[in-house]
Amino acid sequence: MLSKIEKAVLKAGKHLLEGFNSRKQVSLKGKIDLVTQYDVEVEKILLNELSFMSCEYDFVAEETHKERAGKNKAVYIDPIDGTTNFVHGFPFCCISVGVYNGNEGLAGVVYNPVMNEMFIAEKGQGAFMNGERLRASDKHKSIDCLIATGFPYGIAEGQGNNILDILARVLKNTRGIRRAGSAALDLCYAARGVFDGYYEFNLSPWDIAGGAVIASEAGCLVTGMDGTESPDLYEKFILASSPGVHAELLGLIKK
Ligand code: LIP
Repeated sequence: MLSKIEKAVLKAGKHLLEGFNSRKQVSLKGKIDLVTQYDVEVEKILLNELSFMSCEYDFVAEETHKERAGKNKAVYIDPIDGTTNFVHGFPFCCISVGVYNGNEGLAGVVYNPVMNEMFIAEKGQGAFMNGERLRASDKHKSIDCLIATGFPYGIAEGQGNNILDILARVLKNTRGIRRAGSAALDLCYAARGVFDGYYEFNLSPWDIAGGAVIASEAGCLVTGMDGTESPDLYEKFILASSPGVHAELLGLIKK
C-alpha cells in the first residue's frame, strides 16, 4: 500500500511543483486563508490515483471531502500543506497523506517536491526521508531545544490571543522558535531531529495525519493536551517532541 501511495504522491507532486513555479489564481477562504487552483487540482489527482482504497477507506481531504462517510478506516489528504508558502514562493510546502484505522496511524507520506524531500512511514516499520532512517531528538531540557510552531488563520481575526501568551513562555524557556508554515513538514522535521519539538493549536486532521505517523515512527512522543500517545486528529492541539522533554514542554504550554 505504501509504495502505491508514494507513487500517487510523486505524480501529484509534479503538478504542485509546476504550480510553485507558475502564476497562481489566489482566492480567500478567510482573511489570510488562501487557496489556489493548484490545491484543488492536486487533490483531484490524489483522489483519482488513490481510488483503489475507496472501498475500504473514507477519504477526508481539505478542499472537497471535509466530512467522514462513516467507515472506521480513513485516508486524510492535504493537497498543499503550507499554501501561504506556496503562494509566496517560500519552498516549505508539501503534499500530506495519512492512513488511519480509527485513531491508529497506519502510514504517512509527506512530500515536498520543491526541496525533493520524501518522508514515509508505516506503523512498526520506522520513518524515512529519501530512504534514510529518521531518528527524533533525544534532548532532555527545554532550554536546549529548537521548537517549531504555527498559528491559526483566525489569529488575523483576533482569535487565539492565549496562543501568543504561550508563544512568549516557550520562547523564554527554549533555545529558539521557528514558524516555517507547514504542520506536516514541521512534524517531519521533528522526526529528523532538526526540531526538538513542534506544537500547534487549531489544526485540521489533514494537516497532521501524515506527519504524526512519521514523527511517531521516528521516535517522537506525539500527543494531545492530555499527554497520551496517538492524539485524536480532531483535537485542536498536537505536541510532537523528544520523549525526554515532552512533559516539560507540555507544562510550559499548559501553565
Ligand atoms: C497550514 C498549516 C500550518 C498552520 C497554518 C495552516 P494549510 O495548513 O500547515 O501549520 O500554521 O495556519 O493551517 O492551510 O497550508 O494547509
